[in-house]
Amino acid sequence: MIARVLTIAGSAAQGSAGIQADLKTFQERDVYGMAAITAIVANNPVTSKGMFTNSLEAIEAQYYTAIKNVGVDAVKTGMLFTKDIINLVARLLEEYPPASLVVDPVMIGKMGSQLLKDDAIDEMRKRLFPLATVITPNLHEAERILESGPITNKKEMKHAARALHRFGSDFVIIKGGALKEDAVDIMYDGSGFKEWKHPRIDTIHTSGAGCSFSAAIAAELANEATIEQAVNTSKAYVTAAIEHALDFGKGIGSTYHAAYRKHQPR
Ligand code: PXL
Repeated sequence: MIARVLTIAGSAAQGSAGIQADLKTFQERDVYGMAAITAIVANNPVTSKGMFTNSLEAIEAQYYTAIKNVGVDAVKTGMLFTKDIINLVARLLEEYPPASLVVDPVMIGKMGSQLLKDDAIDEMRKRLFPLATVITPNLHEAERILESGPITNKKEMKHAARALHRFGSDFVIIKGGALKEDAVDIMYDGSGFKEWKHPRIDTIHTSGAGCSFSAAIAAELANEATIEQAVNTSKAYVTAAIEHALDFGKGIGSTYHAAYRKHQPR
């Protein structure tokens, strides 16, 4: 049977990030994708409002639909936005725990939208991280979660990964995409570290990179990869998506979700 993956995240109407990135990634990695939408992000030059939160009732209904009508092998969480949504999602995940849970603690979008309220970080740490197979913060998110100073090099990333592991996930991956030099990602499993390194790709068109990386990890884990295999594939997948990013001529463009399939050297 095909592996089944549910994303609980926000809709990014521009198509690069959020639920849209997750579903495109699930399709590319050949898993059956499902989505529970927490909020809608739709910033544009015409309407004054660009952020809409879904009701708890609607989020709960989507979760039970996925669980009861299909079943899930892995869950990924992205934009959860509020304390109340995090508490609800934690309760639902405790009721029907997936075999693998990837928590991407998204806080701020590439165009600057706030995707997690300041007063919700504590719920994320306390309620969600202990349920996670893996959490995937970037440098900025790791700093906010730990309330630490800037994380600027590998040594500080390792120190932060150790501290983040204490919140109770099995694995911690800190993404070094925002480092000055090579993009190094570091994983900590409670005893040792693994590193993934790639030379910096010179592009501003990286919207959706983080979402696609964590969605790919969820897909690989659902397909019974080990965490190391899952990250190997996901790093290659997202690197290709950045290398072949799409520029629509309107500011920050999108990672290209089909790039790994279309441009992968064989
Ligand atoms: O890239 C983070 C992200 C996640 N989720 C949603 C978003 C964004 C960025 O814009 O809109 C819904």
